[in-house]
Amino acid sequence: MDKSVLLDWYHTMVLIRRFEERCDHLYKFEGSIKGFLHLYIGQEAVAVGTIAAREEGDHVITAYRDHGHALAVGCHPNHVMAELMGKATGVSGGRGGSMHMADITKTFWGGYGIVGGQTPLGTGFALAEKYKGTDRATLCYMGEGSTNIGYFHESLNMAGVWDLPIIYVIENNKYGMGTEVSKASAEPIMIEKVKAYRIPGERVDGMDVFAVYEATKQALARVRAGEGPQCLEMMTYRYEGHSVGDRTRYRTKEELALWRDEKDPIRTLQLECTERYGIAESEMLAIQEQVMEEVEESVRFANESPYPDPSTLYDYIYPVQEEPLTLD
Ligand SMILES: Cc1ncc(C[n+]2csc(CCOP(=O)(O)OP(=O)(O)O)c2C)c(N)n1
Ligand SMILES: [Mg+2]
Repeated sequence: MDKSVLLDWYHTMVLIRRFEERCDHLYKFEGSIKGFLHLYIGQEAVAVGTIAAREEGDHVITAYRDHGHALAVGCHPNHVMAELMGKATGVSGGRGGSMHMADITKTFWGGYGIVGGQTPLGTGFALAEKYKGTDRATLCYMGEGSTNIGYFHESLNMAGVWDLPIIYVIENNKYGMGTEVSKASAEPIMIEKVKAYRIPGERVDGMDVFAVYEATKQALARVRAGEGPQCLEMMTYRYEGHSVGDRTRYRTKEELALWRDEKDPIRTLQLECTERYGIAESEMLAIQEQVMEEVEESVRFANESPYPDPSTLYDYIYPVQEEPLTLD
């Protein structure tokens, strides 16, 4: 693995972590981020490792826990922060907020607030690419909780029947909003669940960016070889609550400590970089300092940006109906 690639992964993972820690503070103490805020802290290796493996033009679509994916596909932190504050300079023009980051120039189709809502849409991208005869794949991310939703099963069934070029990346962080996986899913092992649709699955250590990258590379190669849909079950953990305000009483401090203190994806990558690849600690410290500046710059940019002009309120939506609809 090239050193510059490792440092790039490290930079993006640290950026996601520091960016979201700052978001948490902005929400709780400065009041400049409002509404829902689902933090991705702890799961950084999944977005970074999978997106590093994709080729340009491969589609990315995910759920509401989407800031990490946005930063990993290369959305500028200034525009992600502005979106979080509802500003006109945000990636979605300030109209989407935390759950609806999107940048179609990067074939990043965004986050979705309806649990599992992105799964049929991602499956539709895969159908379109197959129909057009391209070799583009789709990375469709979701939480393990969303696999209990009806359209998950409809989507996987169709993908299975039509051999669609898609990878369902299930981020198994052990919990839905506050419910442990086995309390909500009769089959708690996701790669077992997808077997019903003859979709091959692999469980991956989602705290290890190398494992995530390798598994995704291989799954993408199988997709492009025409082997049809694949599933990667990323075993991961969110350190914060489901959304801000969740006091996480459904899990123990010991469990959190086990994941955070012993399996942290950033620390693991840092150790690999220094011990296996001989990268100087000073280089990693320089990246950390650079990230702090990027994050502060994003806050400054977002604070100084204007809100969308009220006259644009009805832009980008279906036109307001002047006359009542008739049924003739
Ligand atoms: C259709 C629908 N049902 C319920 C909700 C409320 N809800 C929001 S997140 C969530 C849990 C989803 O858990 P999971 O898919 O594991 O994702 P995670 O939050 O762990 O990333 C629920 C039930 C919703 N947004 N949409
Ligand atoms: Mg979950």
